[in-house]
Amino acid sequence: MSARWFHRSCPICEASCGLRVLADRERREVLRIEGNAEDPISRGHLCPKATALAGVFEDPDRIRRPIRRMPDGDWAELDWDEALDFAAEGLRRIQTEHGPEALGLYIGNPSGFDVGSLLYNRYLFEALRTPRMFSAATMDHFPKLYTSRVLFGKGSILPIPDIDRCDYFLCLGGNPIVSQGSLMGAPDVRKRLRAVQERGGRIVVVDPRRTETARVADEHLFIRPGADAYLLFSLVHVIFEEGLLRPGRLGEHVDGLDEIRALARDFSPESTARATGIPAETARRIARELSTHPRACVYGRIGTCTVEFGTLASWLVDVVNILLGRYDEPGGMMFPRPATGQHEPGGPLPPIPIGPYRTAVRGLPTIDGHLPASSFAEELDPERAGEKRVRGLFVVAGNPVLSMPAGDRIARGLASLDFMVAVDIYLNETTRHADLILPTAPQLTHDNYDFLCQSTSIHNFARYGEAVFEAEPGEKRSWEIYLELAARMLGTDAATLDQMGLVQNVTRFAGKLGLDTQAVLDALGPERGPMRLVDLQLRCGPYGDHFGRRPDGLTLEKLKAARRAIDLGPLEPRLLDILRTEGRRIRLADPLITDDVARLRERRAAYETAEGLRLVGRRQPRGMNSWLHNLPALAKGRPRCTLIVHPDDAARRGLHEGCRARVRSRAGVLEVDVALSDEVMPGVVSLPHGFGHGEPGVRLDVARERQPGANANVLTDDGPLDVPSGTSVANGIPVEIEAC
Ligand SMILES: Nc1nc2c(c(=O)[nH]1)N[C@H]1C(S)=C(S)[C@@H](COP(=O)(O)OP(=O)(O)OC[C@H]3O[C@@H](n4cnc5c(=O)[nH]c(N)nc54)[C@H](O)[C@@H]3O)O[C@H]1N2
Ligand SMILES: Nc1nc2c(c(=O)[nH]1)N[C@H]1C(S)=C(S)[C@@H](COP(=O)(O)OP(=O)(O)OC[C@H]3O[C@@H](n4cnc5c(=O)[nH]c(N)nc54)[C@H](O)[C@@H]3O)O[C@H]1N2
Ligand code: SF4
Ligand SMILES: [Mo]
Repeated sequence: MSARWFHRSCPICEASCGLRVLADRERREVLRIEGNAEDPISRGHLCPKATALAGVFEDPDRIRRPIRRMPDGDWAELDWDEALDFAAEGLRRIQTEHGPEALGLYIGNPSGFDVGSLLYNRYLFEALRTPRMFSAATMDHFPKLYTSRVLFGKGSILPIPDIDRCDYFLCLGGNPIVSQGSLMGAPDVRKRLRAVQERGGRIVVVDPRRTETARVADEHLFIRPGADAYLLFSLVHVIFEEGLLRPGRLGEHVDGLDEIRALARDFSPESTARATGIPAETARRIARELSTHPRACVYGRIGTCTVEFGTLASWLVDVVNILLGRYDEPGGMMFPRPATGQHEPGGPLPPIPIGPYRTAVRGLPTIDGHLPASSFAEELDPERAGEKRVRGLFVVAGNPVLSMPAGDRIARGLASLDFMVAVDIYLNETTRHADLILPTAPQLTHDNYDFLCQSTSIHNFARYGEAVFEAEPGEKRSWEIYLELAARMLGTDAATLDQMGLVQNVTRFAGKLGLDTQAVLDALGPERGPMRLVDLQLRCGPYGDHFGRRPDGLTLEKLKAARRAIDLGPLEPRLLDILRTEGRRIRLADPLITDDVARLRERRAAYETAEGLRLVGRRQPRGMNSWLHNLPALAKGRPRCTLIVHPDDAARRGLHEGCRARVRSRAGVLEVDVALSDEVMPGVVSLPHGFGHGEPGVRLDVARERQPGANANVLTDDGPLDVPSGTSVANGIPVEIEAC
């Protein structure tokens, strides 16, 4: 038997747990997956989704070769050269006939966990030459990127809660016990939260549902969906009114405190209580508790981002932390130091680019290169976008039909495209509309480096993940696909393009250290692909060996030998070093954000008098957005796509446990099973997204049979936006429900 243990991290969520995989290489069989107890960051943790690494590898429905849709609707396999030629021709034809803007690009979530995709997607951008860039970001954390871009000069300088050292954790609109932490890479978050309490700290959760996290917290506050900006402003009000302001070390570098004081004047807890549903005395107490706990930390996630005031809420999370001196200090919100050097000091960056491209239908601008997910459906629609519609689309690791607003209209738009290519491993609700699907080799067949996860981790680390199996002939990794396609479109060959990219990177990274370019190129060796770039960045990075100048420093070779994460220490104060704003100031009251306060004021009355039901989202332990429902181990059990309704709301509408209900929003209608529970506040219903696998033409046999569910994003209205950032409003959607 040729089985042995392999060491790598799980590429499914941000926790990026270090795993041990026992596999028989010859028989291409995974025998066991377990948490690596010797990994200093994840300490043996893993969750049920880790089995997906083997599950996806073995899944008979996984696409293994490029397939092309034939005129009769059937799919035919083709070889890679034919497939890439076909893709390049189709995309180029659209560029030539209608201009590059007629092409769209959509990048989905799993690409963030594949270093090859992250480091090589630039070739896609170069080849497609389109400003029409859509992604999951504007349905996710974009308000955080936007506020960081405005306040700190760079969107990826994201504040991360230092939960291992905090003594008070105020969590708004996040459910880390289930999501395993987001913008908070924290393997075994349950244990870490328990540790906060064991050291005498306190956890407060603000959520319209008593979530799994709320259940372990010391206190849970129901809040009306979308109302967090009112609550947070009321905390700011109390901080000024009760003299709790203590910005500490950062104080000297912050402008705009007087403006913020003035803005907060109208948002006393007494005046916001009706809008939020949280009593004034509770909000006052929370503000005081935050100020008296020396290591308090305020954190907001999906429920504060994909809402009507996502930017204001995300910004106010920053503001409260900054006013209380809880920013860039142990136990507060801190800034990781990735070993590959993305967040090292640098000169000021220009202000956030808004436009110049504007969408065809609503004239919405690109913001820092991103278009709103909520404009996707209409930009595909021939009736609405006319001659300026997206005619050709390239989708990478995304399932927008289930994950973006107005999913049903997206499906219709995809069906009317002239040409569509998907890089994906399943024939699903989105990719079934493609003319061509290019599958990537399964995760287990390529090595990886936790490139993105190291920059949102609660502890500094670097980890290499080894390939468990060799790729089979005829399998390609994402970076090879991008490179080979781009080479065809740009009229060159992949090796030349790769070499050019390498030289550019060496010039940039090694140049900063004054190293000899040729010597560095020689040291990196001839093996093509992302790992050579990772090695370059690691060695030139903050902990690197600087190609021999600091012999004790990090190299990829050392990471490989470690077979686990290398612990680079707790997060350390560094914001002032890495600020990229003009004059290195933090303009806390920038009009790019505060201009939206007028809208918040105007909408207050509507929140106070709101009637009817509001829909919010929910994540579940055995799924990852839309794509793990096809694995038997994760799809088993009762149907999970249920609408949770409060018993009082149900009684009024004649709904009972297990009945079918019709849910209607301004955008659409669906039918779903009802579950009754007082875990949601009255007036709120909760439905998970990522289901709706019953469509014809989808090759997801297990999902279709065991967990078909309904597509929650049929109900997500693509009209309203978080105005400053263009983020979608996926929580707090007005809905009506009736028994069917
Ligand atoms: N209503 C509502 N909608 C939401 C959300 C919500 O909370 N509520 N959350 C939003 C958020 S936060 C996100 S991130 C988005 C996610 O939105 P998307 O990224 O569009 O959707 P996913 O379901 O993650 O789809 C992942 C796709 O990648 C494919 N895939 C998996 N592994 C690989 C691989 O190794 N290679 C390739 N090439 N493809 C692979 C899968 O088959 C699937 O098609 O959804 C958003 N949508
Ligand atoms: N098992 C699993 N893990 C995942 C994912 C998954 O699909 N499954 N997805 C991954 C992805 S892509 C992401 S981005 C992260 C997301 O990570 P989280 O943000 O931690 O996850 P959610 O469960 O979406 O939590 C959002 C919470 O916001 C609440 N909420 C809704 N509206 C409001 C509001 O107006 N105010 C407040 N205060 N709360 C509100 C919801 O009830 C919900 O509990 O999870 C990641 N991890
Ligand atoms: S918590 Fe996330 S990274 Fe860890 S095993 Fe589960 S899915 Fe994988
Ligand atoms: Mo996400």
